[in-house]
Amino acid sequence: MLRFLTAGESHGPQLTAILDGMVAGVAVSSADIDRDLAKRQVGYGASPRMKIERDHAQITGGVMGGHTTGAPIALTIDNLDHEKWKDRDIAPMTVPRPGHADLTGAIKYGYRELRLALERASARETAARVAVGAICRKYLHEFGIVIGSYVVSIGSVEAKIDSEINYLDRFAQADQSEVRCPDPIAAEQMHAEIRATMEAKDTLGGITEVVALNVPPGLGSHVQWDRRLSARLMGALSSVPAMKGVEIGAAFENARQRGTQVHDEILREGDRLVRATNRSGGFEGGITTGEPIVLHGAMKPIATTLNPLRSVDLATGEETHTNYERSDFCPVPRAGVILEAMTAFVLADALIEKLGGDSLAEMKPRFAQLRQARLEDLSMDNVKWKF
Ligand code: EPS
Repeated sequence: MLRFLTAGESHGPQLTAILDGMVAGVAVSSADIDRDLAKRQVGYGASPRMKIERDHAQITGGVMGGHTTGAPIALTIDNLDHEKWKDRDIAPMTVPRPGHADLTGAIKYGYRELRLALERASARETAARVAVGAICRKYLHEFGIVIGSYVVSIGSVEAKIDSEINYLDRFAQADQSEVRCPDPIAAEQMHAEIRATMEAKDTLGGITEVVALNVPPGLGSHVQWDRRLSARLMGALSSVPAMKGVEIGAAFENARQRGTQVHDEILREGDRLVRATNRSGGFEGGITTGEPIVLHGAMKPIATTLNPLRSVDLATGEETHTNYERSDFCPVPRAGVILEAMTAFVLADALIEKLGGDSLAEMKPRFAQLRQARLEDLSMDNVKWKF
Protein backbone atom coordinates (compact mmCIF):
# COMPACT_ATOMS: atom_id res chain seq x y z
CA MET A 1 0.00 0.00 0.00
CA LEU A 2 2.47 2.54 1.29
CA ARG A 3 6.00 2.48 -0.10
CA PHE A 4 8.97 4.78 -0.34
CA LEU A 5 12.22 5.08 -2.19
CA THR A 6 15.21 7.30 -1.56
CA ALA A 7 18.04 8.40 -3.84
CA GLY A 8 21.16 10.50 -3.43
CA GLU A 9 24.78 10.23 -2.33
CA SER A 10 26.31 11.44 0.91
CA HIS A 11 28.31 14.23 -0.76
CA GLY A 12 26.18 14.67 -3.88
CA PRO A 13 23.94 17.71 -4.34
CA GLN A 14 20.89 16.40 -2.50
CA LEU A 15 18.82 13.52 -1.18
CA THR A 16 15.45 12.71 -2.72
CA ALA A 17 12.55 10.71 -1.30
CA ILE A 18 9.23 9.65 -2.80
CA LEU A 19 6.46 8.39 -0.55
CA ASP A 20 3.69 6.71 -2.51
CA GLY A 21 0.31 5.67 -1.14
CA MET A 22 -0.21 8.29 1.54
CA VAL A 23 -3.90 9.19 1.70
CA ALA A 24 -5.38 12.64 1.04
CA GLY A 25 -6.08 15.22 3.69
CA VAL A 26 -3.09 14.95 6.04
CA ALA A 27 -1.70 18.35 7.06
CA VAL A 28 2.04 18.35 6.27
CA SER A 29 4.56 21.21 6.19
CA SER A 30 8.31 21.45 5.78
CA ALA A 31 8.45 22.65 9.39
CA ASP A 32 6.90 19.36 10.59
CA ILE A 33 9.60 17.43 8.75
CA ASP A 34 12.44 19.75 9.76
CA ARG A 35 11.66 19.21 13.44
CA ASP A 36 12.44 15.50 13.05
CA LEU A 37 15.42 16.20 10.80
CA ALA A 38 16.91 18.42 13.51
CA LYS A 39 16.65 15.58 16.04
CA ARG A 40 18.73 13.41 13.74
CA GLN A 41 21.50 16.00 13.74
CA VAL A 42 22.18 16.25 17.47
CA GLY A 43 23.59 13.97 20.13
CA TYR A 44 26.94 13.58 21.82
CA GLY A 45 29.38 11.60 19.70
CA ALA A 46 27.98 12.81 16.34
CA SER A 47 30.15 13.49 13.30
CA PRO A 48 31.49 17.05 12.75
CA ARG A 49 29.56 16.84 9.47
CA MET A 50 26.43 17.56 11.51
CA LYS A 51 27.76 21.09 12.16
CA ILE A 52 27.92 21.65 8.39
CA GLU A 53 24.45 20.40 7.51
CA ARG A 54 21.19 22.25 8.31
CA ASP A 55 18.75 19.64 7.08
CA HIS A 56 15.63 21.13 5.53
CA ALA A 57 13.00 19.31 3.50
CA GLN A 58 11.65 20.94 0.39
CA ILE A 59 8.34 19.34 -0.57
CA THR A 60 8.10 19.21 -4.36
CA GLY A 61 5.04 17.05 -4.97
CA GLY A 62 1.92 15.53 -3.43
CA VAL A 63 1.12 18.33 -0.98
CA MET A 64 -1.09 21.27 -1.98
CA GLY A 65 -2.57 23.91 0.26
CA GLY A 66 -0.69 22.34 3.18
CA HIS A 67 -2.40 18.94 2.82
CA THR A 68 -1.53 15.67 1.12
CA THR A 69 -3.52 15.08 -2.06
CA GLY A 70 -3.14 11.30 -2.31
CA ALA A 71 -0.52 11.73 -5.07
CA PRO A 72 3.09 10.57 -4.51
CA ILE A 73 4.86 12.91 -2.13
CA ALA A 74 8.28 14.02 -3.34
CA LEU A 75 10.85 15.89 -1.28
CA THR A 76 14.48 16.86 -1.38
CA ILE A 77 17.09 17.68 1.26
CA ASP A 78 20.21 19.56 0.17
CA ASN A 79 23.66 18.33 1.20
CA LEU A 80 25.39 21.56 2.19
CA ASP A 81 28.73 19.69 2.28
CA HIS A 82 28.41 19.17 -1.49
CA GLU A 83 29.84 22.67 -2.04
CA LYS A 84 33.18 21.48 -0.64
CA TRP A 85 33.25 18.33 -2.79
CA LYS A 86 32.01 19.45 -6.15
CA ASP A 87 34.63 19.97 -8.86
CA ARG A 88 37.33 18.65 -6.52
CA ASP A 89 39.87 16.07 -7.67
CA ILE A 90 39.04 13.26 -5.25
CA ALA A 91 41.83 10.86 -4.29
CA PRO A 92 40.65 7.32 -4.97
CA MET A 93 39.87 5.13 -1.98
CA THR A 94 41.27 1.63 -2.41
CA VAL A 95 41.53 0.29 1.16
CA PRO A 96 38.15 -1.10 2.29
CA ARG A 97 37.05 -0.55 5.90
CA PRO A 98 36.01 -3.77 7.67
CA GLY A 99 32.33 -3.47 8.63
CA HIS A 100 31.38 -0.90 5.97
CA ALA A 101 29.94 -1.65 2.51
CA ASP A 102 33.27 -0.74 0.84
CA LEU A 103 34.40 -4.28 0.00
CA THR A 104 31.02 -5.95 -0.45
CA GLY A 105 29.83 -3.05 -2.65
CA ALA A 106 32.95 -3.33 -4.83
CA ILE A 107 32.55 -7.10 -5.17
CA LYS A 108 28.91 -6.72 -6.09
CA TYR A 109 29.12 -3.79 -8.52
CA GLY A 110 32.68 -4.09 -9.80
CA TYR A 111 33.62 -0.62 -8.58
CA ARG A 112 37.18 0.46 -9.28
CA GLU A 113 36.95 3.12 -6.54
CA LEU A 114 35.45 2.35 -3.11
CA ARG A 115 33.83 5.77 -2.73
CA LEU A 116 31.10 4.68 -5.12
CA ALA A 117 29.93 2.22 -2.43
CA LEU A 118 30.61 4.52 0.51
CA GLU A 119 28.63 7.41 -0.96
CA ARG A 120 25.37 5.50 -1.06
CA ALA A 121 25.96 3.21 1.95
CA SER A 122 26.56 6.26 4.16
CA ALA A 123 23.97 6.89 6.84
CA ARG A 124 23.45 10.31 5.25
CA GLU A 125 20.59 8.53 3.43
CA THR A 126 18.71 8.20 6.70
CA ALA A 127 17.86 11.92 6.55
CA ALA A 128 15.49 11.05 3.68
CA ARG A 129 13.96 8.25 5.76
CA VAL A 130 13.38 10.58 8.68
CA ALA A 131 11.57 13.00 6.34
CA VAL A 132 9.32 10.20 5.09
CA GLY A 133 8.75 9.07 8.68
CA ALA A 134 7.72 12.59 9.70
CA ILE A 135 4.89 12.51 7.13
CA CYS A 136 3.79 9.05 8.33
CA ARG A 137 3.89 10.33 11.89
CA LYS A 138 1.52 13.19 10.96
CA TYR A 139 -0.93 10.62 9.56
CA LEU A 140 -0.67 8.46 12.70
CA HIS A 141 -1.19 11.51 14.95
CA GLU A 142 -4.63 11.91 13.39
CA PHE A 143 -5.52 8.66 15.17
CA GLY A 144 -3.75 9.49 18.43
CA ILE A 145 -0.76 7.22 17.73
CA VAL A 146 2.51 8.52 19.17
CA ILE A 147 6.01 7.13 18.57
CA GLY A 148 9.07 7.95 20.67
CA SER A 149 12.40 6.49 21.67
CA TYR A 150 15.25 6.68 24.13
CA VAL A 151 18.66 5.14 24.57
CA VAL A 152 18.81 2.21 27.01
CA SER A 153 22.48 1.30 26.64
CA ILE A 154 25.69 2.63 25.17
CA GLY A 155 28.72 0.38 25.21
CA SER A 156 28.61 -1.43 28.54
CA VAL A 157 26.56 1.28 30.33
CA GLU A 158 22.94 0.31 30.87
CA ALA A 159 20.12 2.65 31.89
CA LYS A 160 17.92 1.73 34.83
CA ILE A 161 14.55 3.19 34.00
CA ASP A 162 11.95 3.20 36.77
CA SER A 163 8.96 1.26 35.43
CA GLU A 164 6.68 3.85 37.07
CA ILE A 165 7.88 6.54 34.64
CA ASN A 166 5.38 6.66 31.81
CA TYR A 167 6.55 6.52 28.22
CA LEU A 168 5.73 10.14 27.34
CA ASP A 169 7.86 11.32 30.26
CA ARG A 170 10.69 9.05 29.13
CA PHE A 171 10.56 10.58 25.63
CA ALA A 172 10.60 14.09 27.12
CA GLN A 173 13.51 13.27 29.45
CA ALA A 174 15.47 11.76 26.56
CA ASP A 175 14.98 14.99 24.60
CA GLN A 176 16.73 16.84 27.45
CA SER A 177 19.74 14.54 27.41
CA GLU A 178 22.75 14.79 25.08
CA VAL A 179 22.81 11.00 24.88
CA ARG A 180 18.98 10.71 24.78
CA CYS A 181 18.86 8.58 27.91
CA PRO A 182 16.09 9.22 30.47
CA ASP A 183 18.17 7.86 33.39
CA PRO A 184 20.35 10.85 34.41
CA ILE A 185 22.96 8.72 36.22
CA ALA A 186 23.41 6.36 33.29
CA ALA A 187 23.36 9.35 30.91
CA GLU A 188 26.44 10.79 32.65
CA GLN A 189 28.21 7.45 32.47
CA MET A 190 27.30 7.09 28.79
CA HIS A 191 28.68 10.56 28.12
CA ALA A 192 31.94 9.59 29.84
CA GLU A 193 32.05 6.32 27.93
CA ILE A 194 31.67 8.12 24.59
CA ARG A 195 34.37 10.63 25.57
CA ALA A 196 36.74 7.80 26.54
CA THR A 197 35.99 6.09 23.23
CA MET A 198 36.80 9.28 21.30
CA GLU A 199 40.05 9.63 23.21
CA ALA A 200 40.85 6.03 22.39
CA LYS A 201 40.15 6.85 18.70
CA ASP A 202 37.43 4.24 18.58
CA THR A 203 33.66 3.92 18.06
CA LEU A 204 30.82 2.72 20.27
CA GLY A 205 27.42 1.09 19.71
CA GLY A 206 24.32 0.77 21.85
CA ILE A 207 20.66 -0.10 22.17
CA THR A 208 17.63 2.14 21.63
CA GLU A 209 14.11 1.41 22.84
CA VAL A 210 11.38 2.53 20.43
CA VAL A 211 7.80 2.71 21.66
CA ALA A 212 4.52 3.24 19.80
CA LEU A 213 1.54 4.25 21.95
CA ASN A 214 -2.22 4.04 21.30
CA VAL A 215 -1.86 1.60 18.40
CA PRO A 216 -5.20 -0.17 18.06
CA PRO A 217 -5.37 -3.96 18.42
CA GLY A 218 -5.81 -5.93 15.22
CA LEU A 219 -3.09 -4.52 12.91
CA GLY A 220 -1.11 -7.14 11.00
CA SER A 221 -2.10 -10.77 10.66
CA HIS A 222 -1.15 -14.28 11.73
CA VAL A 223 -2.40 -15.81 8.47
CA GLN A 224 0.68 -15.38 6.31
CA TRP A 225 4.37 -14.93 7.13
CA ASP A 226 4.76 -11.63 5.37
CA ARG A 227 1.62 -10.18 6.94
CA ARG A 228 2.96 -10.54 10.48
CA LEU A 229 3.36 -6.90 11.44
CA SER A 230 5.99 -7.77 14.06
CA ALA A 231 8.14 -9.25 11.27
CA ARG A 232 7.61 -6.23 9.03
CA LEU A 233 8.67 -3.94 11.85
CA MET A 234 11.76 -5.96 12.71
CA GLY A 235 12.78 -6.04 9.06
CA ALA A 236 12.31 -2.30 8.70
CA LEU A 237 14.33 -1.46 11.82
CA SER A 238 17.15 -3.79 10.84
CA SER A 239 17.43 -1.98 7.49
CA VAL A 240 18.85 1.08 9.26
CA PRO A 241 22.63 1.15 8.67
CA ALA A 242 24.64 -0.43 11.52
CA MET A 243 21.44 -1.78 13.15
CA LYS A 244 22.35 -5.43 13.66
CA GLY A 245 19.74 -6.71 16.07
CA VAL A 246 16.07 -6.01 16.69
CA GLU A 247 14.03 -7.29 19.60
CA ILE A 248 10.31 -7.13 20.28
CA GLY A 249 9.41 -6.65 23.93
CA ALA A 250 11.61 -8.64 26.26
CA ALA A 251 12.22 -11.39 23.66
CA PHE A 252 15.75 -12.36 24.71
CA GLU A 253 14.96 -12.25 28.42
CA ASN A 254 11.73 -14.19 27.75
CA ALA A 255 13.75 -16.90 26.01
CA ARG A 256 15.54 -17.58 29.31
CA GLN A 257 12.31 -17.95 31.33
CA ARG A 258 9.43 -20.43 31.55
CA GLY A 259 6.10 -19.75 29.85
CA THR A 260 4.21 -18.92 33.02
CA GLN A 261 6.77 -16.22 33.78
CA VAL A 262 6.61 -14.76 30.29
CA HIS A 263 3.08 -14.47 28.91
CA ASP A 264 0.95 -11.42 29.53
CA GLU A 265 -2.04 -12.67 31.47
CA ILE A 266 -5.49 -11.52 30.35
CA LEU A 267 -7.59 -9.81 33.01
CA ARG A 268 -10.98 -8.04 33.04
CA GLU A 269 -11.47 -4.41 33.88
CA GLY A 270 -15.22 -3.97 33.54
CA ASP A 271 -15.95 -4.89 29.93
CA ARG A 272 -12.34 -4.37 28.84
CA LEU A 273 -9.77 -7.13 28.55
CA VAL A 274 -6.45 -5.87 29.87
CA ARG A 275 -2.98 -7.38 30.27
CA ALA A 276 -1.17 -7.81 33.55
CA THR A 277 2.17 -7.15 31.81
CA ASN A 278 3.50 -6.32 28.32
CA ARG A 279 6.46 -8.65 27.92
CA SER A 280 5.32 -9.47 24.39
CA GLY A 281 6.01 -5.87 23.34
CA GLY A 282 2.51 -5.38 21.95
CA PHE A 283 2.28 -8.34 19.56
CA GLU A 284 0.65 -11.76 19.62
CA GLY A 285 0.50 -13.84 16.42
CA GLY A 286 2.10 -10.94 14.55
CA ILE A 287 -1.00 -8.84 15.39
CA THR A 288 -1.03 -5.78 17.64
CA THR A 289 -2.57 -6.37 21.07
CA GLY A 290 -3.35 -2.72 21.76
CA GLU A 291 -0.62 -2.54 24.42
CA PRO A 292 2.37 -0.27 23.71
CA ILE A 293 4.60 -1.62 20.93
CA VAL A 294 8.10 -1.89 22.39
CA LEU A 295 11.09 -2.57 20.17
CA HIS A 296 14.85 -2.54 20.69
CA GLY A 297 17.39 -1.74 18.00
CA ALA A 298 20.99 -2.81 18.64
CA MET A 299 23.53 -0.72 16.76
CA LYS A 300 27.05 -1.97 16.23
CA PRO A 301 29.96 0.40 16.79
CA ILE A 302 30.30 1.99 13.36
CA ALA A 303 33.00 0.85 11.01
CA THR A 304 34.99 4.04 10.55
CA THR A 305 37.52 4.03 13.38
CA LEU A 306 40.30 6.57 13.90
CA ASN A 307 42.58 3.79 15.04
CA PRO A 308 43.26 1.71 11.95
CA LEU A 309 42.11 -1.85 11.33
CA ARG A 310 43.93 -4.34 9.14
CA SER A 311 42.84 -4.43 5.52
CA VAL A 312 44.21 -4.84 2.01
CA ASP A 313 44.96 -2.10 -0.52
CA LEU A 314 43.08 -3.30 -3.59
CA ALA A 315 45.23 -1.13 -5.90
CA THR A 316 48.51 -2.76 -4.83
CA GLY A 317 47.35 -6.05 -3.32
CA GLU A 318 49.42 -5.26 -0.21
CA GLU A 319 48.19 -5.93 3.32
CA THR A 320 47.90 -2.57 5.03
CA HIS A 321 45.72 -0.59 7.47
CA THR A 322 42.56 1.49 6.96
CA ASN A 323 42.75 5.24 6.49
CA TYR A 324 40.46 7.41 8.58
CA GLU A 325 37.41 9.04 7.03
CA ARG A 326 35.54 11.71 9.02
CA SER A 327 32.72 9.98 10.88
CA ASP A 328 30.59 9.67 14.01
CA PHE A 329 32.17 8.20 17.14
CA CYS A 330 28.82 7.10 18.54
CA PRO A 331 25.71 7.73 16.43
CA VAL A 332 23.44 5.89 18.91
CA PRO A 333 21.84 9.05 20.42
CA ARG A 334 20.81 10.35 17.00
CA ALA A 335 19.72 6.96 15.65
CA GLY A 336 16.48 6.93 17.68
CA VAL A 337 14.61 9.27 15.36
CA ILE A 338 15.57 7.06 12.39
CA LEU A 339 14.13 3.98 14.13
CA GLU A 340 11.03 6.03 14.97
CA ALA A 341 10.70 6.99 11.29
CA MET A 342 10.86 3.38 10.13
CA THR A 343 8.33 2.41 12.81
CA ALA A 344 6.01 5.25 11.71
CA PHE A 345 6.25 4.11 8.09
CA VAL A 346 5.40 0.47 8.86
CA LEU A 347 2.56 1.37 11.23
CA ALA A 348 1.10 3.91 8.77
CA ASP A 349 1.17 1.21 6.09
CA ALA A 350 -0.58 -1.26 8.40
CA LEU A 351 -3.24 1.26 9.44
CA ILE A 352 -3.94 2.27 5.82
CA GLU A 353 -4.29 -1.42 4.96
CA LYS A 354 -6.64 -1.99 7.91
CA LEU A 355 -8.85 1.05 7.32
CA GLY A 356 -8.91 1.17 3.51
CA GLY A 357 -10.01 4.35 1.79
CA ASP A 358 -8.23 7.19 0.07
CA SER A 359 -8.64 10.09 2.47
CA LEU A 360 -8.49 10.86 6.17
CA ALA A 361 -12.17 11.79 6.04
CA GLU A 362 -13.06 8.27 4.89
CA MET A 363 -10.80 6.67 7.45
CA LYS A 364 -11.78 8.51 10.62
CA PRO A 365 -15.23 6.87 11.00
CA ARG A 366 -13.75 3.46 10.18
CA PHE A 367 -11.13 3.89 12.86
CA ALA A 368 -13.84 4.68 15.41
CA GLN A 369 -15.55 1.38 14.51
CA LEU A 370 -12.49 -0.87 14.90
CA ARG A 371 -13.04 -3.88 17.13
CA GLN A 372 -11.36 -3.46 20.50
CA ALA A 373 -10.37 -5.93 23.22
CA ARG A 374 -13.81 -5.61 24.86
CA LEU A 375 -16.19 -8.44 25.64
CA GLU A 376 -18.95 -6.66 23.70
CA ASP A 377 -16.75 -6.71 20.56
CA LEU A 378 -16.19 -10.45 20.83
CA SER A 379 -19.40 -12.47 20.61
CA MET A 380 -18.66 -16.19 20.83
CA ASP A 381 -21.14 -18.85 19.64
CA ASN A 382 -20.28 -21.27 22.41
CA VAL A 383 -21.63 -24.30 20.48
CA LYS A 384 -19.88 -27.57 19.48
CA TRP A 385 -18.47 -27.82 15.92
CA LYS A 386 -16.47 -30.21 13.68
CA PHE A 387 -13.84 -29.81 10.91
C1 EPS B 1 28.92 8.48 7.51
C2 EPS B 1 30.04 9.29 7.61
C3 EPS B 1 29.93 10.72 7.97
C4 EPS B 1 28.65 10.96 8.74
C5 EPS B 1 27.54 10.44 7.86
C6 EPS B 1 27.58 8.95 7.83
O1 EPS B 1 29.82 11.53 6.84
P1 EPS B 1 31.08 12.33 6.26
O2 EPS B 1 31.88 11.29 5.57
O3 EPS B 1 30.54 13.34 5.31
O4 EPS B 1 31.74 12.95 7.42
O5 EPS B 1 28.51 12.31 9.02
O6 EPS B 1 26.30 10.83 8.33
C7 EPS B 1 25.73 11.87 7.70
C8 EPS B 1 26.27 12.60 6.75
C9 EPS B 1 24.39 12.11 8.20
O7 EPS B 1 23.72 13.05 7.71
O8 EPS B 1 23.97 11.37 9.10
C10 EPS B 1 29.05 7.09 7.06
O9 EPS B 1 30.13 6.73 6.64
O10 EPS B 1 28.06 6.34 7.12
